[in-house]
Amino acid sequence: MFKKVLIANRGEIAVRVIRACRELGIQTVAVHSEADKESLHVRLADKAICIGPAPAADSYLNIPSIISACEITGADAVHPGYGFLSENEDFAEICEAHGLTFIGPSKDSIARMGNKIEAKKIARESGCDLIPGSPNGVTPDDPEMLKLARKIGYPMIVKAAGGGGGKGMRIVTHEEALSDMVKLASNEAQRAFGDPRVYLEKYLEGPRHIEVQILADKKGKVVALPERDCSVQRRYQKLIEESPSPAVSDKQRKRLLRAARKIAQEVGYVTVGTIEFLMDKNGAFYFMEMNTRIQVEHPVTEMVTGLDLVKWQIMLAAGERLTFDEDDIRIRTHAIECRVNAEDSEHDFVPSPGKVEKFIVPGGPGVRVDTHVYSGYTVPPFYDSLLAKVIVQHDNRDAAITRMRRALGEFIIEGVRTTIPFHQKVLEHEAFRYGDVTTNFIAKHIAGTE
Ligand code: MV4
Repeated sequence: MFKKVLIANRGEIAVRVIRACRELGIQTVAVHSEADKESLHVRLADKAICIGPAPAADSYLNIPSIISACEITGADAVHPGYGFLSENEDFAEICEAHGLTFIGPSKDSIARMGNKIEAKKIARESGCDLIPGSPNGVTPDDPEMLKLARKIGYPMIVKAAGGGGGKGMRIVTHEEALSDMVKLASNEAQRAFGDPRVYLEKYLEGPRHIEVQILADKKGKVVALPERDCSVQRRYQKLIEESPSPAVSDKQRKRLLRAARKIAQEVGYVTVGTIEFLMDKNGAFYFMEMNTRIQVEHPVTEMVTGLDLVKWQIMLAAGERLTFDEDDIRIRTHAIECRVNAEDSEHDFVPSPGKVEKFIVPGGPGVRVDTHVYSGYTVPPFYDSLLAKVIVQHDNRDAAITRMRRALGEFIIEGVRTTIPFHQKVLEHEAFRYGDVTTNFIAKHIAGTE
């Protein structure tokens, strides 16, 4: 097992990783920017090192600084968290070249899955259904594209090969707009990801976002866990996640988990990852992309399965083997997570950084709060706006919703605006309570937020 892990991240996930390390008897090194001196992860780690100025490009994305911090402190592994360098194949390679274990998949898995066109090919080879679309990238003035687009049909969606998570996407409703939309998407993709390649897909109306967490050891064993439903999103930012999905039957779950497992096996994946699917009204599901990191919403799966996914991620990176099978996993409870952001959900979700004068977290049975915030903490304006994740569990979905409303009602946050009013609105909505949540839920039901 590792002796000392450096956490190349900040915020609640850095805190989460430190907790897992401590329970495994591993020493921890926090890195932080000049803006994060007072963050909780800095206090909780055994050692902390400042790696640069506030902008992420100068600190949390600064690979030489992070490698130096590892060498100075004698760390033997690096946990990248999510975001920042977590899906950067160069970083994974550089860590390994410096004798540091990157706690994640191989650089090869990151690279192959990071290209969404390549990822779809891998999914197809492993027998998974794909949304009808272009098998390769398209360019704006290619005459073949028009032919292909006619075959796919409208509405259509243009997505970035180097993207994911919705950035650089464009919906095309008719042929006349196609060339322009491909150009726009391609320019945006170049700017955001340094890769102008885009591809086409048939646009599914009102799908659900269903994802499957997988764990994989270095001996080739893969276990897929019960799905998460992340259909409540705003501008491609997930806001509420739950497990199991109210829209997935036991029979569908078997098929989903099998598909996810086969895709992970196909790439020779190790540690933890997530396969994302879109599910249509008829319950058909299609591979969308794979995330090669631990995700924000991993705690809902921890609550449902009783597994500690971050501990497993670390143990699997250290070469330990999976000691349980998919059949050993029972769905023990219903879990829901709400992301509490420092954003004013009543005014178009504008960021609301600043000093958190008072911060009193909810508790009681079945409530977990993952956060790096405390009373008196100042939310810097430089990074994402996640303040806390409230995760609840209860015997069934209705009871879990009631419990979440109770927990959010207890949460006292003064000094910054938050997304709690948005969550309360969704949770009390009849359509949500009924489990009827798709892509257009927020636009359709939660007025004034789109
Ligand atoms: C789609 C889609 C419809 N058809 N692809 C949103 C985030 C990004 N990961 C992919 N997304 C979508 N891709 C096709 N071919 C609709 C969405 C989508 C969405 C999906 C699930 C839940 C909420 C959503 C909100 C907007 C768009």
